[in-house]
Amino acid sequence: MATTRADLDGASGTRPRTRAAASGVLAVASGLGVSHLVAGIVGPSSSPLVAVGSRAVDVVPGPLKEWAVSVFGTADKAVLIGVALVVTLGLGAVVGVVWQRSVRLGVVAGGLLALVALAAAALDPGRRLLWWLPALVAFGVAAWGLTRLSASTEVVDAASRRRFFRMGVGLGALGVAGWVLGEGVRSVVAAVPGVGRPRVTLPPRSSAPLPVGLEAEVPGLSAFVTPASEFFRIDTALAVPQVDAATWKLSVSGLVDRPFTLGWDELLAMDAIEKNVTLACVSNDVGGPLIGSARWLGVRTSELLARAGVQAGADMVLGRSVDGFTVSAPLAALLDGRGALVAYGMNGEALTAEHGYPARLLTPGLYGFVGATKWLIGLEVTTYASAQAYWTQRGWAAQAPMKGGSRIEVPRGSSRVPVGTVKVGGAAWAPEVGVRAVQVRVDGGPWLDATLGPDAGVQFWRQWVYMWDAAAGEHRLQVRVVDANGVAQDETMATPFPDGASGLHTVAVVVG
Ligand SMILES: Nc1nc2c(c(=O)[nH]1)N[C@H]1C(S)=C(S)[C@@H](COP(=O)(O)O)O[C@H]1N2
Ligand SMILES: [Mo]
Repeated sequence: MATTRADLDGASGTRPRTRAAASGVLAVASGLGVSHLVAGIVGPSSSPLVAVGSRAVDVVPGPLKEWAVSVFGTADKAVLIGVALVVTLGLGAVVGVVWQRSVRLGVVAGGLLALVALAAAALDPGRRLLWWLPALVAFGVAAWGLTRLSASTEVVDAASRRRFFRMGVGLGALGVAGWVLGEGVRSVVAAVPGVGRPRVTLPPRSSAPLPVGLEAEVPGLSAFVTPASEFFRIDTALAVPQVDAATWKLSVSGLVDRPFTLGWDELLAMDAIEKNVTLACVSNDVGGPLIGSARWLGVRTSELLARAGVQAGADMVLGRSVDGFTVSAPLAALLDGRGALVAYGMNGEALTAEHGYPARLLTPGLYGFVGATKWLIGLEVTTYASAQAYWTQRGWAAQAPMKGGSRIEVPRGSSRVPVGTVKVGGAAWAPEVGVRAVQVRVDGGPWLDATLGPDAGVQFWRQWVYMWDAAAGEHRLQVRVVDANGVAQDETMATPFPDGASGLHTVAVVVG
């Protein structure tokens, strides 16, 4: 008696359909993994999941984005990739089922998925020469996997089941291995000077090295100067834009008499200055980690703007990135003596890709979202009345000076410390004005002066330490900064939206 498909379905439930769906999922997983590895070499932003995720970020409405950032924090990118993965694997299941009905239709369905990835890579502003390759590789590998797997979904016997199982596990492993290797390759390539990271010789500098911080004396204190590798990273870019300095251009345009563009060599040939600046993200909560301090090297924005000849009536400069992101810096802040820069050096080295290579805007005293465009390509002189920056369009402030603040880094909240002298320490900042004092109070008592660490200028944070004579029991530690004008830190509690958090950092510890 001949066995029909209907008999099989009847005899073994929906197994062929389930197998077909599983085949699609596994084949697509292997395609995604292998293509991610290829993208690690030819350009990370062309990896199908990354490209599709990036385009999704471009079109997702602001409130949804803010919700994601507030819920997932700096894990928002991983979450987005995870969602894109689940959706794509789900579509892979559909492709698998279609493929089982008709290989030709299956190829069309899979081809549609590949086309979406191809379009997403094509629309990437930082796309490189072989941007189309990963999507094609994903399609090829997935089609090959489906061909192999579908052979064993036709007949359901013990041998074919084993073959299917082995092949499926192999494809799944290929996907995972490709992804992991791709991540590894990406970070290795990114760090190699002359390959993923350009070999850059910065102009010679004259400033003395920065003083040694307190971190050697106070275990657990964050470094006085934040290394680039530990500097917080905040941006909307799912894949770090890879900009070629050789073809990079900065345009100075808008309400100016003599608009001009400038190349990398010309920028490096201009007079450069170094500025010690603490940069914070507006999303940094009281006591939070989204703040870092570095020595920046670059050309004064005032010099570039003077060369362009700013016209009367302008009050804002839109700093535009290669990825479309914009900030709205007050014109005055880019012209006054604070030392706003088109920066290309950080702690004695060229900027890393993560922090804006080849050049970024850096405005001391402003939160990053209004003053620190990474991968900068344009300074457009305009007005607050006629233009809005990226986050302002999403409800955040148009102007946002960095608020003074302070945090306790040691001891950590909810930790236990021994009775006796305990080193309480952290960092404090009073942008534009500078720090006069840092004060600590225990259990709501009087404010007591802490000892300040070295001074690297008014725009740079100060480390502080307080020798606390700790008695047994539960205690509450608080800190505040007093600026050089004698003004104490704002104690009003405010959440980051729309122009930065305020309030006292409070840490509870158990002594004994
Ligand atoms: N191109 C681009 N530049 C950007 C951003 C961005 O999303 N895209 N984010 C800004 C924000 S919100 C901050 S806080 C700083 C962070 O700079 P960092 O990542 O070098 O620490 O970059 C600013 N520059
Ligand atoms: Mo930010």
